[in-house]
Amino acid sequence: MFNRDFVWGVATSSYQIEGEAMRFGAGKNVWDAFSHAGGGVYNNQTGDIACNHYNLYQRDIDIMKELGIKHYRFSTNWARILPGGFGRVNEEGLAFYDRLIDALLRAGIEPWLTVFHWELPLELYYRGGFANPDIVEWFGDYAALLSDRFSDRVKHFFTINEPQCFIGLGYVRGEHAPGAKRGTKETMLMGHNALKAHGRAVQRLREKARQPLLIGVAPTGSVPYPVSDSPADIEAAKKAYFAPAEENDWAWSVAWWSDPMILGKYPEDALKKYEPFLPEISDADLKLINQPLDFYGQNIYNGYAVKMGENGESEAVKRYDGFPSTGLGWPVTPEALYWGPKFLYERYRLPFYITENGVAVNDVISLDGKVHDPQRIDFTERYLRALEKAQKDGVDVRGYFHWSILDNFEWASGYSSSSRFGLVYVDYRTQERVIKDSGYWYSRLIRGDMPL
Ligand code: IFM
Repeated sequence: MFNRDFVWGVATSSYQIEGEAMRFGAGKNVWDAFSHAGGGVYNNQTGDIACNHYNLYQRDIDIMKELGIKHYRFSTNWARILPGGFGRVNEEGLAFYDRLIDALLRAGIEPWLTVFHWELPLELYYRGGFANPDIVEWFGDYAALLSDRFSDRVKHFFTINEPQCFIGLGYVRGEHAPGAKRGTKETMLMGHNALKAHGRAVQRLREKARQPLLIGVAPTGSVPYPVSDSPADIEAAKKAYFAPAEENDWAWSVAWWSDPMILGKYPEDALKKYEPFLPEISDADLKLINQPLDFYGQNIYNGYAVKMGENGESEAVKRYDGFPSTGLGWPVTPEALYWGPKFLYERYRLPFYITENGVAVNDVISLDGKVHDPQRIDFTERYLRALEKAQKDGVDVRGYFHWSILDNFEWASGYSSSSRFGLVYVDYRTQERVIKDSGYWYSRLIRGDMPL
């Protein structure tokens, strides 16, 4: 049983829900440009309106309050606050987040602020973005501004969300904004700069803090889990989890990002594997990246079974035909929420949070006006049981943030019907919100009205 202090939350990100993109003084970010350029997002959809949360935030907070949700993880849109990425501040942007934070606190909901959830200001992209070493100070200044303005009321901060995706999908594969596929050497440099930016942000958040802050990070990655309980298979899965990914998809390595942040060094096997592509990595860089963190967050959605192969190497096990999958075709593998936290905690030893987990379902409003989503309830229950077992087996799991409270703009999948992730349905024509069965279910669970 999760104890009374367990943090039950929900998560969102700015571009995916806010709308009013590029308005009220906001500058453009790479997602504004990418979605408007056409061709990169399903049906050429954009985040211009999204869930219109910018105007409807109070309604969304009322829903969270009704459901008994006490923790809300959201992100700020860098270019809404600093239209050019640095320099001139857009007071209207800061004022929006003031209103949001104040309304959350009035509703008894604790804000957890993510500094960067993928929306790089376009002006900074034109200046080289993550390939430009100045990103470290740009990001640090932005974090300092957030801390200065909000840390009187916000205690929990995350620096970056899923570097695997904003570097990997953005530049290694070129499937996400800015849609600019680059070579391994350049993307590895971007990754290294992103890690330095993370470190600098931790320093600057603390420097401007108006109360002692709790700071963490929220990376991601698919979790290899053992196909059996044999020690050999467990070892194979753990090895696969922290092993470097193939060079042409290097950003999906878990340890490449988390080891330097938490352990102060890049993994040896990866340094060897990526040797021809490495940027210059100095001791000072590693020191900057390796800032003390108060907790470790991981976004976990799925995994894959692994066994120890005859040659002593980890071997992925083929899924059976008809293996359960989500609206986006992602496998349903609750084991990921047991083995992921276990392996990560054994390696990093920090208080642990699931900072995102959830499922895309092709939800519809039924004839009775309700949204019945038994798949989401079943998915979440299975995953949470696995997380509970991880806690029983010694992982210091402190909380779980469901992705997401609202259906929203699912990046390259836009608003496609099979990419609805919310506990609350959003009718994008009218902006009507309908709490799904899973929303009520989550509410009963977190209030302690029913066991898992
Ligand atoms: O919607 C995304 C989120 O922005 C980052 N993590 C995964 C979610 C589902 O794809």
